Amino acid sequence: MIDDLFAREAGDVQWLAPGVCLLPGYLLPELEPLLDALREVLAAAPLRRVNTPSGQPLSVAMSNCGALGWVSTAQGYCYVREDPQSGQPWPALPPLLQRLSWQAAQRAGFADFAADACLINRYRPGARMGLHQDRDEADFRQPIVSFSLGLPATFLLGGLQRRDRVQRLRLQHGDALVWGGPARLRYHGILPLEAGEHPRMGAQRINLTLRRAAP
Ligand code: MD3
Ligand code: FE
Repeated sequence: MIDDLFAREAGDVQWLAPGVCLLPGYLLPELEPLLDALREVLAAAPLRRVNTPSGQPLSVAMSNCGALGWVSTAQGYCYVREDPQSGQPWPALPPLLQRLSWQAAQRAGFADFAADACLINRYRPGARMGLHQDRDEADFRQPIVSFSLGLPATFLLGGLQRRDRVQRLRLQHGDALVWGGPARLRYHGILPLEAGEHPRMGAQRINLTLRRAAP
């Protein structure tokens, strides 16, 4: 326990691959204020199931905060300023999320990361995310910062081509991951979430991805 705390305070940073940086337990010291902020966001923009452009329902429920939010429409995927469900702007990015994402990026060597979009993904047991690339953002030189909360998940890290070999990696409650540089366009996904009950979060995993969507 003391060792864990020490590792966190020392700012434990693990490079998993070029451009892929894991900060184990990064969120834990500020978990409660983070969950408070998340609760407020989700009260204003509730999680909802969305369909892919081809009409298939995604197993993950989604919402957003920040100036821009990622949506899936019949026309394709894009970032928009308003929540299509309410017609209102997305809830503002909580200052805590702005700071935590900037600081995580900084530790991974990306200076001046200023997120303008935060996609919130909620996985119930059985929910998954197929192998994909994130390419709806304007500038691929900007990293993506991901925060994991709740049940553990098996993350799939592929290569720059869909056919490339896939590595597996376990993401735990409180972990932060920073993806940038040579890893920014790697294929990735999440295996179906295993059933379980997380002591703080219940039977779910929540992932926040903080992005710079606009140039
Ligand atoms: C690697 N989310 O929202 S986060 C997504 O756990 C997404 O919900 C997953 O993939 C989740 O698009 C994985 C980790 C992540 C996010 C962005 C990446 C890994 C990435 C961009 C490039 C390479
Ligand atoms: Fe992704």
